[in-house]
Amino acid sequence: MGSTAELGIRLNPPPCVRNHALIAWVAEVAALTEPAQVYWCDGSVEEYDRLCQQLVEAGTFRRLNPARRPNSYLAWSDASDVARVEDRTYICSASKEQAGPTNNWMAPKEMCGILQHGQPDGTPALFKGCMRGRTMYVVPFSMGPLGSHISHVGIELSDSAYVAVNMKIMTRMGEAVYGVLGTDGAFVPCVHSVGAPLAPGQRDVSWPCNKTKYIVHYPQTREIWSYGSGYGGNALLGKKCFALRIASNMGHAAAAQSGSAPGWLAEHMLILGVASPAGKKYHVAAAFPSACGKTNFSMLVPPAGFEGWTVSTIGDDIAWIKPGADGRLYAINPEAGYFGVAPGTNLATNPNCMATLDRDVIFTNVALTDDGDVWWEGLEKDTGALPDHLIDWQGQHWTPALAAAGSTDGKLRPAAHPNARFTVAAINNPALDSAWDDPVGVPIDAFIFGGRRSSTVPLITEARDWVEGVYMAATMGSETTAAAGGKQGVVRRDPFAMLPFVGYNMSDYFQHWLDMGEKLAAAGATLPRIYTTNWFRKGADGKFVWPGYGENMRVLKWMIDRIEGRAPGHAHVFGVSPVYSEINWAGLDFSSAQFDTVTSIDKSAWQAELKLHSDLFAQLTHHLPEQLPATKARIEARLAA
Ligand code: SAT
Ligand code: MN
Repeated sequence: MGSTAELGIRLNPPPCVRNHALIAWVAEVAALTEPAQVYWCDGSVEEYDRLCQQLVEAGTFRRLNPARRPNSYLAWSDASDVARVEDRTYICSASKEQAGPTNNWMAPKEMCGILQHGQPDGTPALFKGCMRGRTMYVVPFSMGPLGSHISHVGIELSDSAYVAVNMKIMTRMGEAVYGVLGTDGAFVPCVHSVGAPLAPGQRDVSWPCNKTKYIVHYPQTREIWSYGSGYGGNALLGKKCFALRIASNMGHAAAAQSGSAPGWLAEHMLILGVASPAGKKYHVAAAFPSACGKTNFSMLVPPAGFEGWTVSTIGDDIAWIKPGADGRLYAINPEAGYFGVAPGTNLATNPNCMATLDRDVIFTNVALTDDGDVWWEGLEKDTGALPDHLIDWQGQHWTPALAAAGSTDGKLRPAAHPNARFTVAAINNPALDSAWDDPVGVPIDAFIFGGRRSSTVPLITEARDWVEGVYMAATMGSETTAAAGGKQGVVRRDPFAMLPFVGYNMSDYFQHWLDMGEKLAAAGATLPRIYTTNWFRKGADGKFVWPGYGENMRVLKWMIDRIEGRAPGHAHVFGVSPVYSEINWAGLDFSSAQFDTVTSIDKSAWQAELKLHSDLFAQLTHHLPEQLPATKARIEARLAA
C-alpha cells in the first residue's frame, strides 16, 4: 500500500486535532481507500448548510418548500438500500463462541483479508481504492454529553456527505470532540464506504451503494468497518454499530475486569420521565424492537383523565446505563437526534413528533407532494383524505388510482417506503426532558420490555423479581418489521429487543444482566422493577384491541401505583397484572370484556410459548445461566398447577 504522500492525498488536519493516533489512523485509511480528498468536519451550522447544498446539487437531496418545511430535505435511496442488513452484519470476535450463536461470525483475520488486506487467492480487499473520486469525511462525534463519564468518543471516516450531515443531527458532532480527545484520548474507529468509487470523469448517481454489503464489528480492537450501504444503522455508525454492538461489549468487559465491578449496559431502550400532578417524577427505560413505537412512547401525551401529568423524552432508541455512587442505575441517551419511522406518525399517534418535524429535518424515502412538502402513509388520518397526487419514494407518479391498480392484496401501493425515516435533532422536540443532556443521567425506576405479538402476551405484567424479569426479557418474542431486510410479521425470539444488537454471546449477555442485579442488590440498592408489555394483541376482527399511543399512559400510571405500593394486582403464572378496577379509565371507553381480551392468559398458548423458550435455550445451551431454565421450570410448574 502506498503512503498518502505517494498517492498525492493531502491530510491537512486542522490545528485543533492534536491526537497523533487519530492522524496516523486517518492517514492509514486514506492510503487504503484512496479518496480524492480528506475533509475534517467541524460540526458548524455553516458546514451543515454547505454539505446539504452540495447534496442538493448532486441530486441526493431535494430542498423542501421552505414555506411548508423550513430548512428541510428529502432523499430517496437506491431501491435495494432501504433497511439494516442483519444477514450481512458480523461480530468478528477472536472466537466464534464469543460472538455466540445469534451473531454472524468470521475470524478477524479472514474478515480483515476480505475488507482491508486482500485475500490469499489474490482477491483485492473491498476497501482498497473504494473511495476513489470521492471525499473522505472525518466525522468526530461523542456518544453522550461531551465529557460525561458515561460518554464515549468515536470518529467515523465516511465517503458519504449524507452520512456526515445525518451524523451532525444524530450525535454531538464537531470540533469540540477533538478537544475531548486531546493528545492521547481513546476513540472508537469507524470506517464507512458506500463502495462506489468514481473513475475520472464518471458521473455519480444520487444514492451510491454496492450490491455487496458488510457491516463488521471487531470487538477486540473496538473497530467498525461498514461497506456497501448508505442507509440508517448500516451507515450512521454511532447508532447500532457503536452505541449497541461495540458498547455492549465495553459494558460487559467493564464488569469482567474485576469481581465486584458491575460494569454497565448498552440497551435498545427509550428513556422517558413521567411526573405526577404532585410533582413526583419517575424515569422509565423501555425496550421494544425496531419500528414498534419507541419514538411514540417516548413522546407520549397524557390523555384526558390525566390532567397534570407530564411525560418527557430523554431518548427514543438507545440507553447507556451505569450504576451511580448510590447504587441506583443512571441512564443517558448517547444520541442527540431521532432517526424515526415516518409512516404511521401523525397527530393522533404522536403529536409531539409532528411538532418536532416542523422544520430542520432530513427525510429519507418518504413521498413528495406537489407543493414541495413530504407525505407518508398515516397522514391521511390527519387530513381526512389521501392526496390526489404524489411522487413516491422511487420517483414515480402516485395517485390513489395508480396505487390501487395492480394491487393483489387490496392495499394501496405505499407512496413512502414502510421503513422511511426522518432525521431530526432532539432539541426540536417540545416534550424534551430538561435533563436529556445531563452528564449524570437520570435514575431508572422501571424497565419495560415490549414485543409485538398479536396473541398470547398480556398487556402488562410486573415480574416477581429481577431474575424472573430477566427471564421474561430474555425469552421475549416479536413479529418482524420493515426495519430490517427479510420477511415481515414472523414471530422470532428477540431477547431484550437486542437480537440484532448484542455484540457478544447472548448467554453471556443474560449472565451480565443477572450479575448486575445480584451485585447491586448485594450492595443494598433497590433495583428497578421489570415489566413486560404488549400493545399489539388483536381481536377476532384482526384489529388491535388496545387503543395504544397516549392511552399507554394508563399502563404507565399502574406501574407507578405498583412502585408506590397502591396496586395489589393479581398474581399469575409469570408475574402480577392489573385487575380492571386498578386502571384509571377516565376519558376512555374500554370495557372490562375488552380488557380481558388484552390481558387474558391462555394456558395452552403459554404451553406452546414455553416450547419456543426451550428452542431458544437449546440454541444458547453454551454458557446459558442456570437461573433461566430454573425459572422456566417454576413457571411450568405454576402453569400445570
Ligand atoms: O436503521 S436503524 O438501525 O438506524 C433503525 C432501526 O432499525 O431501529
Ligand atoms: Mn432502534
